[in-house]
Amino acid sequence: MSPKISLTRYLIEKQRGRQDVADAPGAIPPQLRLLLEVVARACKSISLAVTKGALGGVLGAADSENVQGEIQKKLDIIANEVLIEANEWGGHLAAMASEEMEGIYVVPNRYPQGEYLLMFDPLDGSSNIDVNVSIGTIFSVLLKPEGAAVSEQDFLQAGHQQVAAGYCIYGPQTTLVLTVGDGVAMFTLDREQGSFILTQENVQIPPDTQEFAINMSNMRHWAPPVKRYIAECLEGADGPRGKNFNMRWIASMVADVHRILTRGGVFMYPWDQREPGKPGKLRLMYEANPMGWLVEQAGGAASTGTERILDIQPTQLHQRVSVVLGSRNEVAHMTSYYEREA
Ligand code: AHM
Ligand code: MG
Repeated sequence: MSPKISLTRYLIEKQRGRQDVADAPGAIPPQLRLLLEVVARACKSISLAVTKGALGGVLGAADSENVQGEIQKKLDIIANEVLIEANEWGGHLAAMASEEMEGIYVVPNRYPQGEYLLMFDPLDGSSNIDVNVSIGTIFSVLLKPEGAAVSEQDFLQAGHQQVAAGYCIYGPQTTLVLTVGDGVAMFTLDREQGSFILTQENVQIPPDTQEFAINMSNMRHWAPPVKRYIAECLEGADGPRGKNFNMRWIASMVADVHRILTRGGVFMYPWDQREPGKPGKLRLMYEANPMGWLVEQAGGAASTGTERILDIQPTQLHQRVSVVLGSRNEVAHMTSYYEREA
């Protein structure tokens, strides 16, 4: 029987790669290894809190709103605190930014400052917390540009500059999904051992699919390319696509993306007319960039409809964006409808 590979061993081997071959793909510096270990440890704590549910008194709303004006859940706040407390003292970070905090969180002076920047959506899919449906933590890591003291401006880097990204899904299994730029690996939490164990490497999204994910209740608000694409999917084998489509919408991006990484599909949260001034609902820095990179690393594609997500130059920390991602041929087909409109 081949030995189980823990996340710790996987990361140490990734770090060693750097000593053997200069610029080997995916070879990671020790500080980044430490960072990823700490994020994984925080995710274990969050997983435990999620699992306790009502017994832990963690369900329900907190008496607060986040910077986007959304009511925060108790677990949103708990998860945010767990990630900050776990990461602030190790010396690997300069600062953090979160969907749940207005400004950046600079590592306090009493701790050493490292060279990385960590961004996270501490608990994605908040509307699913109380109903016991899968939720998750999404994270993205950047290098702080050299020079002056860390500032919000340092975070405004395009997604293709990420040095690590991933998510941890709290579902029937707790699974950590990670990329450091040389493919996607999945680690399942072994609760008895208390460690993440490698359960899939070189994850590949099938290029074609017959499954889409979109919140259909927004149909009347969509732009014409989205309306047309979905209408043709719904026509199934009798329509221009000549095949039947299945639909899933979990309302947790982590769960929808996890399904796509596992069996393919296309996920969309496009711009719509409900708030015409906003480019979309999902956040570029905490959701679209890390998920977009994971999907690309697994052979899929991630677009706004008109451009590659990872090429967007951010202008604001809490910037929103239109998202179409998943099986690459289907994303290409969907986005061709935008091109025809242009
Ligand atoms: P959250 O980060 O506040 O949980 O919001 C993001 C979530 C995504 O996980 C999911 O895809 C989407 O919002 C669902 O939105 P809707 O309820 O409009 O379908
Ligand atoms: Mg979210």
